[in-house]
Amino acid sequence: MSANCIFCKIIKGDIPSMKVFESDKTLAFLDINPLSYGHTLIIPKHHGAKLTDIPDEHLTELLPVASRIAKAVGTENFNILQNNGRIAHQLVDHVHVHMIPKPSEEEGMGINWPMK
Ligand code: IU
Repeated sequence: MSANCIFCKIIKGDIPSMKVFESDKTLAFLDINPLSYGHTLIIPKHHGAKLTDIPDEHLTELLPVASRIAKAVGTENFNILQNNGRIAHQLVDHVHVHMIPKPSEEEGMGINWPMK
């Protein structure tokens, strides 16, 4: 945990969030400024600014959770994005994976929360 990190405060519950998944090492919550309906951030609870700061064992759930979110959203169309460093457009210095649904018209916008 880092005292001044906004995502660590979200993990602790000091700042509210719309959680969609939580385990002992991972949290997923809805982005406050979504690029699409269901835009979710998946973060390791272990604090580190960049991917290269995080021990491997704290990274193992990030993509599996993104996959489960895609299934819950009900879309096969989505972007996974993970920014590191200001030049690469990282704004929040706690590692996060963006899961950005891009559902087709046929898939629609139905989200099947809670995730199964
Ligand atoms: P970036 O990869 O660091 O550029 O993305 C940061 C994201 O964190 C961005 O999409 C914000 O909308 C999002 N976010 C959030 O969901 N909750 C917050 O309290 C803050 C940022 I600060």
